[in-house]
Amino acid sequence: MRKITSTVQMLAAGAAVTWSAGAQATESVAGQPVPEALGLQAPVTEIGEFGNWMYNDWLFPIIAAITVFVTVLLVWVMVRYRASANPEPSKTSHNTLIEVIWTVVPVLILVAIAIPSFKLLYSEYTPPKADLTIKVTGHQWYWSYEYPDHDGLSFDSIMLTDEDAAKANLPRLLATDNRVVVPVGKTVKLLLTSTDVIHSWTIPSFFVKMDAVPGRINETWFKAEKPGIYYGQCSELCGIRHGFMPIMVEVVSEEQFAAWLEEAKAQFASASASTQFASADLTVRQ
Ligand SMILES: [Cu+2]
Repeated sequence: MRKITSTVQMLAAGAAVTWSAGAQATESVAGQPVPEALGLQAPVTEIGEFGNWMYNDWLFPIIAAITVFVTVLLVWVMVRYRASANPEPSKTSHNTLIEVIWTVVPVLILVAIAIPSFKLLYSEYTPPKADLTIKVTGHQWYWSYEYPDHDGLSFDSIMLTDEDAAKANLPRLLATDNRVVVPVGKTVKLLLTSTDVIHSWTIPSFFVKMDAVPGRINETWFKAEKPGIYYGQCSELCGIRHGFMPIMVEVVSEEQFAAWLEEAKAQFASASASTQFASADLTVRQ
């Protein structure tokens, strides 16, 4: 008996170690997909946590229970009521109790799904007061960003080539030359639009996905609670290089953000001055 108990304890300890190693692995790769992973990416926003709860702990058990129940029922009917076991079928065509059950139970299941679902939708569309606004514009095939609260700081964000990504030790097809930098724990309001076709700005770890539509402005928000680099991709089939317009967001402390702002303003001011000169030149020639 003692031996069994100690074996069980050992197994439990082993399971705990494996579990924590798994949890750590998930934590360290938050913000990007990993090979053979299942489920959603680890969330770093309150809404993301709610969304993950809804997916993992609410919808998944409900779907699993319904699937198991229907499968068991089908197998039971096939075995119990096959022609050889049940040569004389029942002539019953109505059973009020069963009819009430199969109407009421699905309604109750739908209500149980709808209540947290509406709550999640509502919180996604009612942002707290914004600390920072960023305007996101989709182009074929890159994103550009503008910080209207900070002297209209603006820059383009283009995917790194495979060689550049490898050199910088950043993930292939996800890293960009310029990244969006935001302070941790602050509400960021995003205003999204597009200059050509419909794109969609998505960061799975933030639980954010919003279409960027030409001719209109869409709004969404996030509040990242953990510093780090988070990746996403355009999620609207926008054309031939749709798969090559990644999104890279770096969440940093407030001091780091202030320092980045100073640096970025200096860096991109000179870049935009040269761009303006080029377009002015073009106008003259026309
Ligand atoms: Cu796109």
